[in-house]
Amino acid sequence: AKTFRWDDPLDLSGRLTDDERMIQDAARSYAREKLLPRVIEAFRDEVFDKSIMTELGEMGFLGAMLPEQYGGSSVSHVAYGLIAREIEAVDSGYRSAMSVQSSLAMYPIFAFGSEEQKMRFLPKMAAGEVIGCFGLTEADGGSDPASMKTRAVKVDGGYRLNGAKYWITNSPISDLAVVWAKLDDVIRGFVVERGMDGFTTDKIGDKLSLRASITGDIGLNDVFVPDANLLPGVKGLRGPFSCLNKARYGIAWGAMGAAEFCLHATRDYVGERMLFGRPLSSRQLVQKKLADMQTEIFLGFEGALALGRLLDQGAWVPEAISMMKRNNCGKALAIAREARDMHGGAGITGEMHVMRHAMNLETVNTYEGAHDVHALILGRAITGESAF
Ligand code: TGC
Ligand code: FAD
Repeated sequence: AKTFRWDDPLDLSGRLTDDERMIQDAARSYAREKLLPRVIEAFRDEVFDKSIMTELGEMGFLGAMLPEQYGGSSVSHVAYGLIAREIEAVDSGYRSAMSVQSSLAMYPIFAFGSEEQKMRFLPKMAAGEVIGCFGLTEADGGSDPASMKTRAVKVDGGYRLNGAKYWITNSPISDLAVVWAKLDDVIRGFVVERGMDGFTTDKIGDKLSLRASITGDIGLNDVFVPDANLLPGVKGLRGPFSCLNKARYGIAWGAMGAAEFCLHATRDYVGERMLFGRPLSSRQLVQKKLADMQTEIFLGFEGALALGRLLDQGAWVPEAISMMKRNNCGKALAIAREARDMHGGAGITGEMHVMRHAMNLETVNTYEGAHDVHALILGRAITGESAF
């Protein structure tokens, strides 16, 4: 007879392909051996080690879904999600670095770029030698990107860009930025490269969340961008939103990876912690909390897996991505907070990791569409009424 596996109750691993399992194992080994040992210090000191990008590149984790000629390996959406799960189990900031590069910087060049642009940028980005960032959000209202003020004007041989972006993952260490700006009131994508006059990227300091990820702004002061750097293949908000679809999907896996780490850490902790003469794990209240965590985590993974298979078949819709991004981030945040509580005072230390996860997940619940914004996307689909 089969036995119940508390750490894989619905046999998720049994429904992956051999390739997907192999990729997940590689991601897990890399994350646990190479990322976990440096994360406490990176978070404490608020530093992002750039060599992580070349390591991720060597592992084949950047732009992994893209075809071989652009440096990818045509992996499935499910495999991409599994990479996010394993990396975010260590830190949401490291998963951020991976997802921004893959889904927000490489994907728009792949989907909307010319052949020349793809060959010029993608292989080096896949290797982690060229770091990209994604500039959509502006200081005045991230949830409403249609209101952006950044402008492009056509000039001889190219475009002049003016404006500013805020809250941009990796901008201070980026070699290029995919910037979304209005050209004659139509949103277009531009590849702005380091060294272009008037392009600046200042670090945003004093974050209490995602401290192992570097965040900055983007300044565009009369920046000349040549014709060759306009993404020809898309106009309107569909451009940036198409990238967000991929990234939000990955986050649905990643956030649950962080929650899964918290479940394992908490199970270990309560098994050892002796109070009133017995291990904490022998208490009903504690067991109920573990059961709730486990249930939400594996339902969350089921949803992410179902969505990944739909994406692989091309049979998906954006609202389904909103549902899984919203649910899994909200649930992961609640689980990480509960895990912190169950560790008692020890839970506030870096060594235990759970409070760092909770602090990180505050951002993950907000970026890529805030929790309530995704509720409104779903509400619009359910009722036909836009409540934004
Ligand atoms: P709306 O009228 O709904 O749509 C405007 C146009 O866009 C199209 N569209 C989509 N296309 C593809 N995929 C999607 N998911 C799409 N959603 C909308 C739509 O068809 C329409 O096209 P057209 O041709 O008819 O014009 O637009 P709205 O202005 O009413 O938007 C509403 C709202 C609130 C849903 C939207 O603005 C939104 O999602 N806001 C949240 C913003 C957001 O997610 N920002 C993320 C910034 S990037 C980031 O956070 C990176 S962190 C990364 C990390 O570190 O990991
Ligand atoms: P606001 O839009 O001001 O929202 C504030 C609150 O109002 C939220 O709770 C929201 O749910 C709620 N709200 C909004 N609209 C409504 C409404 N109509 N009805 C009811 N409630 C509403 N952006 C990028 O472009 N690229 C990046 O790489 C990037 N990286 C980021 C990294 C970090 C660490 C952070 C914190 C953010 C990053 N972002 C990035 C920006 C992120 O996408 C925005 O923070 C997010 O979209 C929310 O926008 P906002 O912060 O302006 O909040």
